Order: sequence, then structure tokens, then C-alpha cells
Amino acid sequence: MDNIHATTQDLFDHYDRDKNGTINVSELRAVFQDMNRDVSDEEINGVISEMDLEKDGELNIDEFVELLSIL
Ligand SMILES: [Ca+2]
Ligand SMILES: [Ca+2]
Repeated sequence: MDNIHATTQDLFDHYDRDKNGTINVSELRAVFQDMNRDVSDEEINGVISEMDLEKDGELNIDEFVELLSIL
């Protein structure tokens, strides 16, 4: 595991409030709020459906990494 990935894991764990290993809609909202981005529920759902490759409705660490790469 390289440093960049370790840092991302820390970030992921920070936002994964219920520690279930995925970021859901409300957890993702906190990510955007901390970035001072004002996004609607619709936009958050849109982001998740775009990044959610395996279609479980939440973002795992790999999907979260992809999201960070486009922000
Ligand atoms: Ca979670
Ligand atoms: Ca997923």
C-alpha cells in the first residue's frame, strides 16, 4: 500500500461514519460539505450512480478513489 492510498483510506474511514466499508448518500453529503460544495440530494445521488460500478448504491474504497480523482 503506497502513501497516497493509505491517506485515501484514512479519509474514507473518516467519512464512513457507520464503519460498514462503504460511503452512502448521507456520508457523501458530509464529504461535499467539508469541501464547501453545496450539492443537492439529486446531485449526490447522481454522483453515486455515476461512480457506483457494481450498483450496490454506495461507494466502496475503489469507487471513492475514482470519485476523488475527478473532483
Ligand atoms: Ca458507511
Ligand atoms: Ca458500490
